[in-house]
Amino acid sequence: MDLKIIYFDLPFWRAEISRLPLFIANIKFDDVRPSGDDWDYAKENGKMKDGTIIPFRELPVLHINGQSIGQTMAIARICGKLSGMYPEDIVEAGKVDQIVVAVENINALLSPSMKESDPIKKKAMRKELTSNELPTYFGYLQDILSSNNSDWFVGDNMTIADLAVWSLLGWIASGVIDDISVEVVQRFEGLVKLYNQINKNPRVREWKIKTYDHDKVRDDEYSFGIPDSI
Ligand SMILES: N[C@@H](CCC(=O)N[C@@H](CS)C(=O)NCC(=O)O)C(=O)O
Repeated sequence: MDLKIIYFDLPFWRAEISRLPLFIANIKFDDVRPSGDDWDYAKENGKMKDGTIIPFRELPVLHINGQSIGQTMAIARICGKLSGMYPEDIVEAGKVDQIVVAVENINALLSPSMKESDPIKKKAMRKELTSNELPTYFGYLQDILSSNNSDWFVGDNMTIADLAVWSLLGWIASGVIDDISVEVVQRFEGLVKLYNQINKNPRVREWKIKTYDHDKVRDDEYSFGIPDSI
């Protein structure tokens, strides 16, 4: 099978929920990370310079057997199915989807403050996020996680739902978003446990060493953003 995932050179959840399952399952794929120039061309023309169609002029895009698929969720379902990390059962699949869509919603909550240029307004928005919106959502996620009697959101094995939350938490806790720090995640012990458990997975570790900013993946700890000791 000819597989290519196109996304920017970042470990962002939109790409990681598809890249990682393929990597974990040892499925070969082309990990394409366009440069700024390449992306400008694709944005303008709706396709990469090699002709690969970018259907919504946004990334990620999955190129599979000569066809392009856009939209994070659609791509993640395909890569999850290929890797055995997306359930066959429709109810279980729905449970996975609801978590990934919740991650998408949390991402959307963060977006307006990223576009805000007034530093005072931005700070106020981030305060609201830290004190209300994010903890509310994290509380819902933690309740769903703890209602499943296993270490995972759905069933007895890691799925793309767990990876989506792991990747989002790592991003939030890494400190790259001004005025939103690791503390907003720390009090949700179940989520931190899930995060650390995925971080310790040898294949995840290998992926991080291979593709993440090496300053953040130190040999003496597994954590990326959230210290293991919490
Ligand atoms: N609805 C899309 C949203 C994708 C999206 O927002 N992609 C951003 C990067 S995270 C993007 O391509 N930004 C560059 C641009 O629009 O020029 C999805 O689910 O994949």
